[in-house]
Amino acid sequence: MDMTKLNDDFLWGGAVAAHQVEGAWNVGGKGPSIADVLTGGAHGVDRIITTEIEDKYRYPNHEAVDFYHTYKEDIALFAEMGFKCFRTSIAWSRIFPKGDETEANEAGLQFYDDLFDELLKYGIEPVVTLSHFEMPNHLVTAYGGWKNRQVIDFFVHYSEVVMRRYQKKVKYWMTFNEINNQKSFKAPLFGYTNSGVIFNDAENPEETMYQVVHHQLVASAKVVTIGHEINKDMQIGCMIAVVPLYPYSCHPDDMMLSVESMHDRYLFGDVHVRGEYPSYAYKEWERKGFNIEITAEDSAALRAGTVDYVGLSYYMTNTVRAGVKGEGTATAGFEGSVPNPHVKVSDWGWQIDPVGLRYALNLLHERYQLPLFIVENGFGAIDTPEADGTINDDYRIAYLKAHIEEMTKAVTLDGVDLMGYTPWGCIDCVSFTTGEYKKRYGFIYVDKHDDGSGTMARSKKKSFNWYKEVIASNGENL
Ligand code: BGP
Repeated sequence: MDMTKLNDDFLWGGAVAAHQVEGAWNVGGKGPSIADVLTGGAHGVDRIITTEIEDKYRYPNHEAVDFYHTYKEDIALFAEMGFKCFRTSIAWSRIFPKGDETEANEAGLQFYDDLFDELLKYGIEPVVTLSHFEMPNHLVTAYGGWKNRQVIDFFVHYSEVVMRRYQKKVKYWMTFNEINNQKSFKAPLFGYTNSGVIFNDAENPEETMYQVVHHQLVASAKVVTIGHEINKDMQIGCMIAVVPLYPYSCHPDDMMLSVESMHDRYLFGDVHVRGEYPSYAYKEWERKGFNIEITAEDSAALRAGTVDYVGLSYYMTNTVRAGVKGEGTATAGFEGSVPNPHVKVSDWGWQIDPVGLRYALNLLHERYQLPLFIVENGFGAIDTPEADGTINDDYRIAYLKAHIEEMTKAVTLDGVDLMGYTPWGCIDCVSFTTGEYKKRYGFIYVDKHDDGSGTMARSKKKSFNWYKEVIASNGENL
């Protein structure tokens, strides 16, 4: 093996999630999902959670970028860029509209059959997330979301149905997108979309969150076990948001705060990979008086269903400083978070730190000794088309180039075992945190705007041909 380069089978591609691209929210028998009751984006309405669909709000995910109807045209463009893989998710409520049915919705299953066939026609490997920030809304209103243990069985049933159906078409799977972001329970959007849980006043939200995520970890482990029984060649991974927390200084208290804060980031990956909770989790529960229900059967399931690889998203690092109240960004509003004076931030306050990617890959490689897969990375920005319609997104190229350089160092200099790289939002889509169209990531521009205007026409940005050359040269020509 030539250690000075990426492997020839490196999985270059792009990533999206069903609810952020598909639209067609009530087509083909699909039931409303949790993403369909999130307002935001268009008409300047904040992204807020509603439990029922109300007419007075606009719900951007209902239409998204209409990928449900345009996937053939879009996949042809991915193929033109030379994608080796494409990451998307299955919308659970296309398969089980309410979530608690026994029989699956055939039209939903057929849609993903057709989608995967279209990818395979071009030799593009589907990489599939089973749960990416959405679940049937009925499971929220009737069962209380993942707070309820019964949801484990519904999810396992759904996963078994789709893994059996697509076992010859899909080799790479992931269970829950950014499962660890729920630890940011102070940011209710992540907690809600991951788990459909709204905390009541009588409960400690942090304790509830641990119980909720425990149910998901058990469900994930059961799905890994079942997936391997269905087809032993399936590669089933977890997916964690990696936001390394740097110490603000070499002061020992800053160093220790960094270690303690990283526990929050690692906890869920530790269970996925090792099949048991780390010691610091038990200590935290004991200290805070939390009572998390973990049955003997749960523990056995966790031990049996450890993952094959670790999928990760990487957008930024954060920094922590002992003794200060958090003054971080939207995603980092925890005690002790402070701006890092050495890095710039995006228009949305996300720290731009390419070296942090190499650092993150090293942390995970050393901790888990499993193959890693960067399934999200990218630069959300406002793109302004020139008079002739071209989009010169040099800022996006610069961001991706710097990150690919650092990623390559992690492989060639540090020996990290890296499966692939799928930049987020390879085609423009609805932003998750803001519900906007204007926060764009794509190589492919979609003419759709927050005021509801736009033709949905697709066009290539400057980064399209740049990324095509990156893939063709296996990362050499940046
Ligand atoms: C991750 C999510 C994605 C995605 C991305 C970018 O947290 O997994 O769904 O949207 O972040 O975030 P945003 O769209 O808010 O810019």
